[in-house]
Amino acid sequence: MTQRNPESIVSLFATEGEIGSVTPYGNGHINDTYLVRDKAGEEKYILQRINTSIFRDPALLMHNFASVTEYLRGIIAARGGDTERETINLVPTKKGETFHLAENGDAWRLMLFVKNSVSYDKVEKPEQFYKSAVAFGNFQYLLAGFKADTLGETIKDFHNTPERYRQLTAAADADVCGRRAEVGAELAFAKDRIDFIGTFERAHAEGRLPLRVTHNDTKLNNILFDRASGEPICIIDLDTIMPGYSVNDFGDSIRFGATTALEDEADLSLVHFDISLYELYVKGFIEGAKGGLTEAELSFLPDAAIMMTLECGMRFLADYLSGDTYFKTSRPKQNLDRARNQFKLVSDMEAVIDDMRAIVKKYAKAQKRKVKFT
Ligand code: ADP
Ligand code: GN1
Ligand code: MG
Repeated sequence: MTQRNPESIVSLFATEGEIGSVTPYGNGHINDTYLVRDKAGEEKYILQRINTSIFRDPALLMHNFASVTEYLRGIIAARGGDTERETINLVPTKKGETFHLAENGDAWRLMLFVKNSVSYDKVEKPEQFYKSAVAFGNFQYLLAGFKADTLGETIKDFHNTPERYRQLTAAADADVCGRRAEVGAELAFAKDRIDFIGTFERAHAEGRLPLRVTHNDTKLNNILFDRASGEPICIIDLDTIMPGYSVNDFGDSIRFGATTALEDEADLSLVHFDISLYELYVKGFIEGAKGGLTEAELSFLPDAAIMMTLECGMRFLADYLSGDTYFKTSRPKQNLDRARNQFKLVSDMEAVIDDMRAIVKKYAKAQKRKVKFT
């Protein structure tokens, strides 16, 4: 018989001890996440149903996931770290597989719960954002030796911004929900930036922006912090690790973190780009990357903050036009609010781009690197 409910799915994995409860957990927009406790109420595992309408090839995804975490475990062990906390540990199924593929096509994985950990949807203390920057910069640095050609592309053209613009215009043309008339200003906002949108693809074609192994979803709630010390422990949400541009990992963190509001705040008077948080992140990311970024990459950091914010806004808008089928929503117009929120941040950043560049210059100089902006 097909096993569908989360409790019965857990029983297919090689768990230890008796399972107590399985309850929904976290604020991710994509997968269904559950916290698995034992009979004594202790947090033991995280169970996830991978969203297979988004991740079409769960076997490929889990191949990436397992090989990257194994590689990281080797590095963590070599430096005497805690391999059960500093990276994700998959719990195999009783058949020894990295995930369970149900008869209905659902793909499930089980991971050790990282003890005493917490993730944040908003920066609570500036120091925390700085630390997350060091952690994400360092994550990229650690993966620099990983063979990029062994990783499959889990979502094609994931951060190909011109392609995201094409998807937006296709969604507007199709207008399946009759929402296009409502978003004329937002569509024009994206169209006005059509030349900028191609910046990274052009730089890559000209050999100025290399492909590296990148995380591709570096928002603050994809880092687990230690509840007691406040230190970042573990980078999670590894579904989109694949070859990409390093600067986009920087930009995506700025998009989500260097702001005065949550990502779906509908009152735009509360949404402002916070350049002091940006500065802390620049400092941390450059330090964490330990000189691994080229001068061209350093020069693209400010543009990447705008690029990822604009791209994410376009993705939210396309999803709104398509009937909210991609990002989870909990209220009507949430994706439209998210899109407007992101576009507000884009405008704020554009207004201070020279300051954003001066900040990169300052921290690059601390590493004796020169940065030229073209
Ligand atoms: P999504 O792709 O839907 O964002 P995530 O993998 O980011 O899913 O997980 C959602 C949330 O679950 C995270 O923000 C985090 O709070 C929590 N989480 C995920 N994995 C673990 C883990 N191994 N230990 C503790 N908490 C976790
Ligand atoms: C999704 O899975 P989650 O919630 O960490 C999305 C990101 C977006 C983000 C916006 C696979 O991230 O690309 O930037 O929402 N992940 C995927 O909050 O599309
Ligand atoms: Mg997540």
